[in-house]
Amino acid sequence: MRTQVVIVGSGPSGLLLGQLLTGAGIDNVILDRVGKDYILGRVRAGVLEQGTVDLMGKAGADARLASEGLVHDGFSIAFDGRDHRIDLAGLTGKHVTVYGQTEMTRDLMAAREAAGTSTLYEVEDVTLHGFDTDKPFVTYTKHGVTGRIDCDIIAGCDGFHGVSRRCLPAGAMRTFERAYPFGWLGVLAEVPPVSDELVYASHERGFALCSMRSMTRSRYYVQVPADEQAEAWSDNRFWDELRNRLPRHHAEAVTTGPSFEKSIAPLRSFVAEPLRFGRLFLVGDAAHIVPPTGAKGLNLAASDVHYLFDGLRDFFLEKSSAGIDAYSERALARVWKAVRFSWWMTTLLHRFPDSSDFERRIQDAELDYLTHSQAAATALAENYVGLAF
Ligand code: RFL
Ligand code: PHB
Repeated sequence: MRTQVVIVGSGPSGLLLGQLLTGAGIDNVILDRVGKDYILGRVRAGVLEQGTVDLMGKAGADARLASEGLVHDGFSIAFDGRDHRIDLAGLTGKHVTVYGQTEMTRDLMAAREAAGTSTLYEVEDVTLHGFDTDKPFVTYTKHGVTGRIDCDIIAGCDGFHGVSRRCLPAGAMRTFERAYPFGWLGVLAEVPPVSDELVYASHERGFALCSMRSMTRSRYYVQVPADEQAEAWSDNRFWDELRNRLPRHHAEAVTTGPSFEKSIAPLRSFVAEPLRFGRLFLVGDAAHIVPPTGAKGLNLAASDVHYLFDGLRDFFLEKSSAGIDAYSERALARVWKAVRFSWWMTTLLHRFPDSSDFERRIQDAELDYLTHSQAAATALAENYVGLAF
């Protein structure tokens, strides 16, 4: 088989890139190690920046997002028993859209199927070859049979545990990492959210987040130790802990119900540089991970796709390599700002097991500053709604 671009990974970055390429008449094939239902069973991000929403429109996959996405003009930071609203619209003139990553993925898959573009699910042993030449190819096995796809470009959109980053020669890449001594225990339940807007709570028992997928489906998180097991948390234990960490008016408004998803995500910051090796390009979680506190992971994947798509369109349609040559530098400049913001928001709102009294007072001072200075609140809001790309 031959195509122009092989995309490894059918997560949001692979699907979004595939749709944009198909729309521009550039042939592509997506390979994923798991099946469609498995991908659609993963519960992850929920907050989209306008740039991500715009890309969904450009990909022709935004009809449901436009009608079902919830526009949020602000969110709250809760501490010392009170809410402090960050007025995103007032401070920046922009908003965010609450729409689950699962739904975004479903819409992109439907658009891809409608366009008749090829996706190979449940393929094993995906291996990348010759990406340091101008004739790269990818091999895989499916049902015990080996396949080969020759191409011009390989896009590694296969997430943090994927094969693309790992197949690079030693010394070709530099990595930067920070692990946090806690994770987020997340619960999805068919109950109305506690508030119309998201609530990020900083409490001495630990961080908590009240989010949503719709006005009848809630997504809640509590900070837990890094080695915690989700099985140790009954629904009742979760609801009690959540309420303990919220100001009283929110705690009393929590509607509880059976959870239908409960899992723990570790928190980590990670960046691999550069994002390009010959004809191989790393995109999204394959190249970088941020802790979810700033809701940036999925949105960063989208901005990478934007830069790479621009470059590939020029490469295939204008015969210019200027865009793909600039990809790594352009994408990383935005990545690092989101890495900084996510690290900062995580550090501000979580309880660190080994923090000193000095560090606690600095957190208090920063929260106080943030909620009393328009300049500080604007800097937060500008990053939360998403820096331009
Ligand atoms: P994805 O979504 O991980 O998709 C990668 C795809 O590649 C496939 N794959 C392979 N395919 C072929 N061969 C191989 N060897 C392969 N190895 C892997 C996988 O099956 C998968 O389908 O990466 P992508 O597209 O870059 O998208 C990035 C986003 O998914 C990610 O940034 C966010 O979900 C991060 N994230 C969160 N972000 C937020 O903004 N808010 C959140 O609440 C939030 N929660 C999360 C998260 C990420 C999590 N992960 C990665 C474990 C919760 C979790 C649990
Ligand atoms: C979510 O709804 O899953 C969500 C929202 C905001 C975040 C992280 C996760 O910062």
